[in-house]
Amino acid sequence: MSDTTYTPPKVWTWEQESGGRFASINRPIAGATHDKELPVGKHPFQLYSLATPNGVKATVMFEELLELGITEAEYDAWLIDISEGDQFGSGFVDINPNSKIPALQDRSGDAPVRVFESASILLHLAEKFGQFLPKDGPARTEVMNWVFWQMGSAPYLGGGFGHFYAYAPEKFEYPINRFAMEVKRQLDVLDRELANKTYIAGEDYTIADIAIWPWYGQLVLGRAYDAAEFLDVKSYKNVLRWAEAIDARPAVKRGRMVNRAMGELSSQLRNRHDASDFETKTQDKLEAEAAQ
Ligand SMILES: N[C@@H](CCC(=O)N[C@@H](CS)C(=O)NCC(=O)O)C(=O)O
Repeated sequence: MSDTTYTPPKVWTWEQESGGRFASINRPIAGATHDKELPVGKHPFQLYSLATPNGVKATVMFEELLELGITEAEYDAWLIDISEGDQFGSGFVDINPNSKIPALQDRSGDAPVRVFESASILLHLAEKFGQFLPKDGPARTEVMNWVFWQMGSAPYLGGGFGHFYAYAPEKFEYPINRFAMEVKRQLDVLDRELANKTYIAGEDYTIADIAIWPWYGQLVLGRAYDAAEFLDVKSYKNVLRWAEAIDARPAVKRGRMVNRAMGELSSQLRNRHDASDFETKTQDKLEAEAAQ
């Protein structure tokens, strides 16, 4: 147990940056910090995002719909660099007052509709196109159980475990223990459920898998916080089997590339405006072209 103690003052005030990787973008107030219109492309859906796990949910969903041949789901995906504060621009705040990616504008109807919160985006698209979500009855309820489970659980993984294990300015034993315990409990929940089912809500791939995989699937695949060994992710065999199966889906491979601004240049399609962009507009190609 750490011997560092803190006596909270009577009233908390924002006096200094807390340190840690994302300290410079954290503020205790909402609202826009600067005027900036969002760009609008030619497709019915305009997505403003970044390929974090929450962002990947939206891009995988679009790519899955397109994979089914639903061309009405064509979308423009614009990179929002949260480390540069793009989420606090006035145009972004207009479509998501919570200043977090992903945010969507559905311009397919008479008037643009804003859709924020990744689960709301998944549900909006699932209902609009009648895919990846049973229409009614217990099967639909089970999918929604897991979508809400993901939304309630992932903040313990990202904001709790990930923050204290990977991003905090120092390693503190108390919060790392607290959140490692909770994340391992969550992985055990998934592992027990996936023992007898192909996907998390049954035999069909649904928005519940699309919501859960970018967080827990990628965690067991060793892609999050460099924590695979620490959390002994390989012991969750059913989660691993499920994660590998989803990882192999062509739409998931494409969805992971969209609005990605880190890693191999050939894996980054920072802005996506057309299906052909995966072949011609990845960052390695754009940089090679610019160097000529
Ligand atoms: N509950 C939200 C969470 C979204 C979220 O936390 N987005 C992060 C990136 S993964 C973000 O935009 N952070 C920027 C900030 O906090 O300023 C959702 O699922 O859409």
